[in-house]
Amino acid sequence: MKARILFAMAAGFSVTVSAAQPENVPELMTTFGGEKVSTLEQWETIRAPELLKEFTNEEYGKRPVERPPALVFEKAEPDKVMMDGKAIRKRIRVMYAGPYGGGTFTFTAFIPRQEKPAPAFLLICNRKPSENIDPERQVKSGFWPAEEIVDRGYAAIAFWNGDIAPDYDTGNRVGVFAACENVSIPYRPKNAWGTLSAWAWGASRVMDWIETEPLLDAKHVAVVGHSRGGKTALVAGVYDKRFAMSCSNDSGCSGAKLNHIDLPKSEHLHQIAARFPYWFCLNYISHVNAETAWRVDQHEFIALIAPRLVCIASASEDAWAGQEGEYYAGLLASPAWELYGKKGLVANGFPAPETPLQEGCISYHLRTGKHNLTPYDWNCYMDFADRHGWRQ
Ligand code: GTR
Repeated sequence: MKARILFAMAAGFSVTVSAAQPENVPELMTTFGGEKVSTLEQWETIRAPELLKEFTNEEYGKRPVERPPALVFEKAEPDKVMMDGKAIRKRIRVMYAGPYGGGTFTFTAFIPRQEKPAPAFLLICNRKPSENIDPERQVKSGFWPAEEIVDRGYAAIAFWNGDIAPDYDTGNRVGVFAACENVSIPYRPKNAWGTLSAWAWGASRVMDWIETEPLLDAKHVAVVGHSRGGKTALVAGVYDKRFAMSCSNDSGCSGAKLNHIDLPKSEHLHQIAARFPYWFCLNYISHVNAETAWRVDQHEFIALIAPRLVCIASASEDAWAGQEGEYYAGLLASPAWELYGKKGLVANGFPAPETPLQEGCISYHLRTGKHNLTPYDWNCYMDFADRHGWRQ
């Protein structure tokens, strides 16, 4: 590991990551009861369900409703040809009702005008919508390079997370929570869903629409998010198997970053739980300052996406997200793909910047620069989809 850093320095790379190694990581292929898991059947019937239950009850929380019985899609505006004739834009209003109320949100889809149904990238946008996902394309942002996505033959779809549930501590009492829960009761079960799960629920409702749209190829849809959105993209992929790919961009703590690695500059549970407790269920608090005593870690959450595709991305100046922790989580999740006769993350050590590792079903790349979602990251995700035949 030391040799790699010295080499990188000599070669002039600006590598700001440490040489930390994972330690005492919970064993992915051993059940809580201590049994070794060596077959796909054991994985699918015993280990994956017990891990899913643990993450649901202890971290992201349990959803009261998946697809609500009352769900309606309508055109918020007439369809429009845009992007110099290359794309058709659809603006769709989603109306849903839960047992305690209703809600609505609108999303945008730019679909390439082509013969075949288009594969798609769905962005969970956690930044200001007017500056990042402008449906009129007056304001353009590298955070969502919709023109470039369309040029590569993919549909670019985006919604704003705040339209599902606000990103501040309401105690999870408004937005979709108010539609699905009795908010007049002044306490919530300790395993009730947090906001990350609510945003991922929104991504699944967009997926419900995608399945109805003949211009789209619902079998090839990637869900993408940055930072808190990246954590959400993993949650979306774990809880909704219709997503063929989950892209976690700089998701860090409680996303793709392993807890069992000593990265002092990276975010830890006590920090995330102090600022963003509402992202999680209440039980998560019990693991604060005790994450390494907990019987699971984030690589096991990623493993629940197997055998589908996962992309994990870090940025060289983003120590807060814990770059090596993200890389190792991908590596340690890989045995789940092997049970399906596939490869997970194929790597020969932590990579230099701008050298994406894309041989297996988990892609990992380190980009030079800051905490951000950039056209470089998007192109890595689209290269990976191309590689898996999404545009054939
Ligand atoms: C930070 C938070 C991170 C990450 C980030 C973001 O403040 O600590 O976990 O989610 O926000 O979403 O930009």
